Amino acid sequence: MKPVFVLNGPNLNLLGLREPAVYGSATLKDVEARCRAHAATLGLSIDFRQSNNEGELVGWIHEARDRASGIAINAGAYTHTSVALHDALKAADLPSVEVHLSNVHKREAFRHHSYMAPAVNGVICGFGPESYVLALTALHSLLTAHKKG
Ligand code: CA2
Repeated sequence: MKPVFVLNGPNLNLLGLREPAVYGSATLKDVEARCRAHAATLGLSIDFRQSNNEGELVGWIHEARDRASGIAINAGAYTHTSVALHDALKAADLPSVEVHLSNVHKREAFRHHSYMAPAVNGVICGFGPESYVLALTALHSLLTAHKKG
């Protein structure tokens, strides 16, 4: 099966290095390792990437159309601003899950709206790195249902 793309947006490269009170002490490398281990138990492979550039993220979603079986995306702050990522996810037409480390609904009002949410199958937030693990489990279910359907 094609890999699941796990895409990470701006500033997530700083994970574990700044603001541990909000985002915890795990680095993005730790999150990646956890995703890789969990994906293996599900029989999935992953392609884990991070970019601070909106256009690059759009390009990766386009690439996913042919090269990925599904997408897990933490678009970071672009979640709340990017019509371009919304459009790309719609066009990709793949099983997809929006992921956040923090519970964005407990935070500032500007984080309550997501441009990703209407373009994905579902949203998981608030469980720290475990959010990614849950997103992979959700994608696995979606992919299994796809095969059956
Ligand atoms: O909770 C999440 O996963 C977010 O997507 C993280 C974004 C934020 O803009 C979203 O509202 C929610 C921020 C990612 C930046 O991560 C940092 C990590 C360490 C230090 C500074 C930023």
